[in-house]
Amino acid sequence: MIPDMKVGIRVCVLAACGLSLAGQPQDVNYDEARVPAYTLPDPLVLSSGERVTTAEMWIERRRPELLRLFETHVYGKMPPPLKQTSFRLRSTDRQALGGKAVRKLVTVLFDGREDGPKMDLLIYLPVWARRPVPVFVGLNFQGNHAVTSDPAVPISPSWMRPGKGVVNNRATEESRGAEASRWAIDRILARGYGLATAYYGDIDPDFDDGFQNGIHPLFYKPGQSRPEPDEWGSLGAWAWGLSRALDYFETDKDIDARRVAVIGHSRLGKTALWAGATDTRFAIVISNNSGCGGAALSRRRFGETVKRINTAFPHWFCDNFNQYNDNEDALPVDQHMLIALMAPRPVYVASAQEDLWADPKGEFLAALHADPVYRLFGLEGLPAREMPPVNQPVMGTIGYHIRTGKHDVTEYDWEQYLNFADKHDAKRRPR
Ligand code: GTR
Repeated sequence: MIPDMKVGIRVCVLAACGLSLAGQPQDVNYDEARVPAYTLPDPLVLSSGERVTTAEMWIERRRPELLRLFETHVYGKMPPPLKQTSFRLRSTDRQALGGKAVRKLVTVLFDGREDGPKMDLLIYLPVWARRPVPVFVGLNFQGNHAVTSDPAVPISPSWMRPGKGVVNNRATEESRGAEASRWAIDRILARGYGLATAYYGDIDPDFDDGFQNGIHPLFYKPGQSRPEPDEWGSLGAWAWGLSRALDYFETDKDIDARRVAVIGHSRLGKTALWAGATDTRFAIVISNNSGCGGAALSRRRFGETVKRINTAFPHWFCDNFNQYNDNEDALPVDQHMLIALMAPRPVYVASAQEDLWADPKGEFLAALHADPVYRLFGLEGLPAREMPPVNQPVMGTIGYHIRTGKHDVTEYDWEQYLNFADKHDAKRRPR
């Protein structure tokens, strides 16, 4: 079946279920009074019942246990890197963006073949900064050419969901810069950071095709044709791709691979969190409006729920996650434990006031209930007990803000992420 037909069919299925195109149902709970009573699992109690009392116990015993639970029940296990993966530096321009940036175009050949699955990385580094520079890395929704109006960035040849400047699921010149408002490139460069991004569909196109395209088939055992119930879906694949970008950074002398912040918005915010949990090389982890299956507590069942997300996007999580549709209390984890998996590294959770679908309060509470794990490390954790007012960020080793406005990434969000990165790396900030 061709991708366009599948998307068409999914739209019909969603309509039949009473869902809107965005997957948002009519009967969704946005009423705090209707949030059911729930008990969160304690991040600091081992499955044996033993209490975690030291940072060593967390690292050696509880963290691996929790990671395994998230793999088995939520995101699926991801495979180790492939030995065949190779990197091709396609071009370097030291006078890009009007002389402000070094621009590199790099291709990650996942299985080492030019005609195999591959991911194009677009990297901008501030020309003036002392090398190696710290970078933010995040996947984009519409192709690298959509994050900037820079005409030297090739139009992505990959499959695209319908959108501005997309014709027959292929991007055209009309889509150049279409996503630029979400990537504060000038601001990032002016603050001495680099930005690296790749199109998420290069890793796995975002539609349910039974995992025949993208990188999953590279890992099938003989006779296997789709991931096992406890193996990765698309979110796992996207997170895995982010780790491959980090592998590349480790080979690039202009980039400080020890100072990489992984960031993502919405489904790619869920992805950034899972990447940060599975790959501790990411120094800072940032979740922008990631919602259900990201920073929001599943047990609150406010806005998007486990059943809704698994129905609208059956390819995102592992098949085992379906067991928790309308059954959130049976989950052995909740999303505060995902935030806690970043400890002791800095992690930032951001919400938007009008983004009720993502449950801002549930996102805040996950950050709050991760705090005891940070305290175990003698760190500040989240310096708030109540949800802060809008546009008043709180920043400890856990950061949080809720800004005015909609589901989006804005200059305001970036300003906070840059402040947070500075705060946690003040001593080694570039000139
Ligand atoms: C919505 C989905 C959310 C969020 C969002 C996005 O339709 O229900 O979980 O991921 O898409 O990624 O834009």
